[in-house]
Amino acid sequence: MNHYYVFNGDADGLCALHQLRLAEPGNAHLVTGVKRDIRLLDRVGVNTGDRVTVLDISLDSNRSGLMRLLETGAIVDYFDHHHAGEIPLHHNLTTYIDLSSDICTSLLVDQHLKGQFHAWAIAAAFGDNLIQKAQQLANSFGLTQTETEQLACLGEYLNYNGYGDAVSDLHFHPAELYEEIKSFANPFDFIAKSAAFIKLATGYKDDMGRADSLQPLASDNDCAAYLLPDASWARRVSGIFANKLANDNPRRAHAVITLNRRGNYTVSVRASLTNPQGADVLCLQFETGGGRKAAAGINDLPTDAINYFVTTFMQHFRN
Ligand SMILES: [Mn+2]
Repeated sequence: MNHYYVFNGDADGLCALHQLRLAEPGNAHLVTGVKRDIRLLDRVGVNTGDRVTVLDISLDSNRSGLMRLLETGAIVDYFDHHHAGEIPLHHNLTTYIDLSSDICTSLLVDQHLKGQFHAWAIAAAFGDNLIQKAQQLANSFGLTQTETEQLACLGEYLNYNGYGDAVSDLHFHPAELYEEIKSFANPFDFIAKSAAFIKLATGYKDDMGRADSLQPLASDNDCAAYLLPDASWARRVSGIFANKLANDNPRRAHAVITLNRRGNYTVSVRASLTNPQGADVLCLQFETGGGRKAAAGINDLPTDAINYFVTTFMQHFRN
């Protein structure tokens, strides 16, 4: 019997995996990728009686892969907080799915394990940007402010490691990063003793420093568009840089543009925090665009369409 763990390569996926494996060590095949790589079940081949634990990837996006595994006779446990659609009823499928806005997958695993590795779950909640919830859990767990800040950094660094267009952009392949954390039942020991933690902290600060020195392509009081250079550091930091721009300028809409492996631009658009609307309407005007009201994107913008995009973006969000 094989046991496959299929997990998102971000902080939440990693910490969910880590908690479960601390509670039930044993043989494991790990299947993961960069944070944006979410159709992971397509990569899993099983035999009857194999076990599959799925962590932090949308059921709806993996529906066909999931049904194939169940039909082959695999036993599946599914933990997640992303859009699920209709959850299939199958005697071999157990789901722990909760779409509440203050829940992440590591917190679902934490509930399942009755808080055995609670500090790792708190770090994951920080990494998944559930700041208030994580803070609240840290307080009721009796952590000091310094300890809470340490877990917040840990979550942010683990999350940062998952961003990139391909695993070659990352400091650590997520499965390799798991190997670095797996012997630490207590995250404070990992923070104090692991060279991997130092590498992530240094990388995070370097990448953020470079991003902070970029000039926008266009900006005014209502919106700003940034083009990041074609470099691994830029692909690693783009998601976190976009969060920082939003937090620093809550009344402004932002577009962050990066070159992708297909030779087109990937565009990430966020409406302002004070008026989180319209990002989807803008992006849907473009062929490969989509998303939600507050945050949307364009997967493949032809490079010669960038000026047209920037003009449309600035007009769209001008108050
Ligand atoms: Mn998550």
